[in-house]
Amino acid sequence: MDALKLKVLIARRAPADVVEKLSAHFDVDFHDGEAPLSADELRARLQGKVGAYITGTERITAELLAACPELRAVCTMSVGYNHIDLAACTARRVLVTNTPDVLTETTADLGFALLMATARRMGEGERLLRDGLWKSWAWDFLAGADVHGTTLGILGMGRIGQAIARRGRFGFGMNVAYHNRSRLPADTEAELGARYLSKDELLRQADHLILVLPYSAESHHCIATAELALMKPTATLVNIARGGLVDEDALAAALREHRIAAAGLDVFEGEPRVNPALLSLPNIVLTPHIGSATMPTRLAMARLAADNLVAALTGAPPPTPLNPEVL
Ligand code: 8YV
Repeated sequence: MDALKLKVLIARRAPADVVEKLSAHFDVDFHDGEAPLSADELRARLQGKVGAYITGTERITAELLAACPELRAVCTMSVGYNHIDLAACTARRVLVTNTPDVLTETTADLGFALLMATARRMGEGERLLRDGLWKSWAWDFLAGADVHGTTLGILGMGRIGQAIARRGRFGFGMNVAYHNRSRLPADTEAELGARYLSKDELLRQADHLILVLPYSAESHHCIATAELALMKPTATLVNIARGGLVDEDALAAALREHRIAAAGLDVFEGEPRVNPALLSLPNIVLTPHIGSATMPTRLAMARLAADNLVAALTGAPPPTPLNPEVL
């Protein structure tokens, strides 16, 4: 405890060098438990704090901000920031930062891994083998879908979407199509070999559709019954962005009735709870939100979040601000 230092909260377990660095600058309250703080605990621990190092599990709402008037900076160790009311932060002149770029390639790797595991039925195969049910060979045994040379549909073409496009085009000779709120510049489209399509046309043409768009009120359940009905019965759907993009009951019904072939999900609407309707299906690969989970990338994210917090509270320009207008 140092009366001269600004008070900050580290709201989740963090790498030792990050805790050390923040402790050198600030009077740190460190929640190092495994479970996230509840909303009430978070509000209580934020009293008197000017800065917060958070992750995707801490929600920063307008109500919370009103209860923590001293807060000046919220630095999340995530690229997504749908857990933060950015407009409310800006209105209160609270700086918000995230961690873009450092996780782009790692997350694209996981997206591609999930796409391949889904298309090639690897989850089903592993479960069957572990259950002692691998008895023989048959011509159609676990026969899935090809990845190479097929049409890769990317919904949301930001940094991670473009990194997936490069893997598809240059690694697997895929025909890349995308839909995004704003179309890419012509030279970027040419470099990626990516065709811009309307959302409906993308759904119709994709052999493998991957969701990489930010979650918001507008994108909530952007894949539901009507959208799934446009997809090919042989298509696979992969979601590495946010669970709320997909109506999970509608997806479970489409998979059960083989209206699409398979799905790979790394994110879930109520995570860490998983919709039981999904758990019982064979034609789905499920991973527990591990898109950015490599040690080098998680360290880079944590260090960037800490650098943002130090800069924000010491008058230096933060590396990756989301609302620089409050500075
Ligand atoms: C994180 C993510 O694991 O960065 C994001 O937006 O979804 C993941 O990389 C998670 O949010 C931890 O903060």
